[in-house]
Amino acid sequence: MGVARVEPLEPEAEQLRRWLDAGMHGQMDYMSRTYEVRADPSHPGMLPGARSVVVFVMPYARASDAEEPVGPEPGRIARYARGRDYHNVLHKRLRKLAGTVRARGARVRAAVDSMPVFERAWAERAGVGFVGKNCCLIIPGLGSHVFLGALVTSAELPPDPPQRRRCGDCTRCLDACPTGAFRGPRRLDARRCISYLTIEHRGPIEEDLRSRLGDWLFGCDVCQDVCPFNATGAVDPSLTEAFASRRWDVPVEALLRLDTDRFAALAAGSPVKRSGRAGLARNAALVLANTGARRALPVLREAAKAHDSEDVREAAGWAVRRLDEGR
Ligand code: B12
Ligand code: SF4
Ligand code: SF4
Repeated sequence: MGVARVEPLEPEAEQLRRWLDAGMHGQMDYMSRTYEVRADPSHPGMLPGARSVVVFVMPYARASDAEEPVGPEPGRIARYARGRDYHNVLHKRLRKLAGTVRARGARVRAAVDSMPVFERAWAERAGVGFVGKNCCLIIPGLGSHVFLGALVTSAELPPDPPQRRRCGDCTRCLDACPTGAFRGPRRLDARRCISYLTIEHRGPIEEDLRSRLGDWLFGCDVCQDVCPFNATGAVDPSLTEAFASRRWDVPVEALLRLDTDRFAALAAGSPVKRSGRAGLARNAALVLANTGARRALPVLREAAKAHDSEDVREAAGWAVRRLDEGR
């Protein structure tokens, strides 16, 4: 954890403004709607009189893909989403802490992505780590596979010093991104990011990006997995056990046949519910095509004709054509 004093958030807020103005947030309207609050935690929408932001990090597992279930076969789920939903786990803990702060007479609000708090900017200011060229908060010795949460409070707390950025000449993350989503260091065009496309984006995915999704069913880890700061030793398992990978006892094609109840049961308590039943089925169709899973042709043909979502019908039709052509 670390503490930052509430001060004007420049240049980060200006950078956020430019990012929004350029439309790089795609369909994430909540990012533009909440700009003023995100840029200033003492905004009436957050906590007037806010003096400090206390940032917490919680690591999640980063075993090698060979060591843990990675998702419904042959799809891959990003590491952060393989186990329980971090919003629930971290928020519960922060709410408890907030109670302690309140009992001492200060006002406080807890946020884990649940409120418009510019978490990475505050984490960097609070000296918890530094923001790498891949936009992620990196903690030397621990890496970037961490969740962030924050307490915004009226309490005046002693701030921690920021850390220096340590990417140096490295550009591994920028070079490795399968879709070329980085416009430069710390500048990500979310509209091209697999994480955005598979989780947040509704409707069809642009044709030229579909095959670049590879086997990513939900989220993407490439720009973090290539980062040398994530090659550091194992994290104490007792810190990450809350997010241990669960088993996905279904093949990817089964996602094309889920009704609402079965989707709700499969996604309960998991971050994957964010993409929605149709989003996950659309992604499944693309993964099946990209991995050459001809065994799934009958299920894909059925979905192309009869799925209740037009997006899924379209994606399944594309997958059938690709697999038929043997590409
Ligand atoms: C929107 C969002 C996304 C979007 C957009 C991501 C992005 N890079 O902006 C999408 C859906 C693509 C996404 C993907 C992911 N996300 Co996300 N996401 C968020 C959310 C809700 C807001 C982020 C945001 O404000 N973006 C706006 C842009 C402008 O912000 P930024 O790039 O971070 O801004 C930096 C630059 O502007 C830079 N900067 C400052 N001044 C200047 C000046 C110049 C000139 C330049 C060039 C840059 C610069 O510093 C800013 C602060 O870091 C946060 C939660 C939150 N409430 O903050 C989680 C959050 C950032 N996501 C998180 C995670 C885990 C992910 C994924 C790893 C998930 C996955 N495996 O699929 C990927 C990583 C993709 C990546 N490389 O960034 C974690 C990050 C943990 C960490 N270690 O950093 C967060 C904090 C959620 C959480 N509570 O844990 N995410
Ligand atoms: S998460 Fe994947 S697609 Fe998004 S920027 Fe990183 S490597 Fe590129
Ligand atoms: S891969 Fe290299 S450039 Fe990218 S965040 Fe890690 S150290 Fe920085």
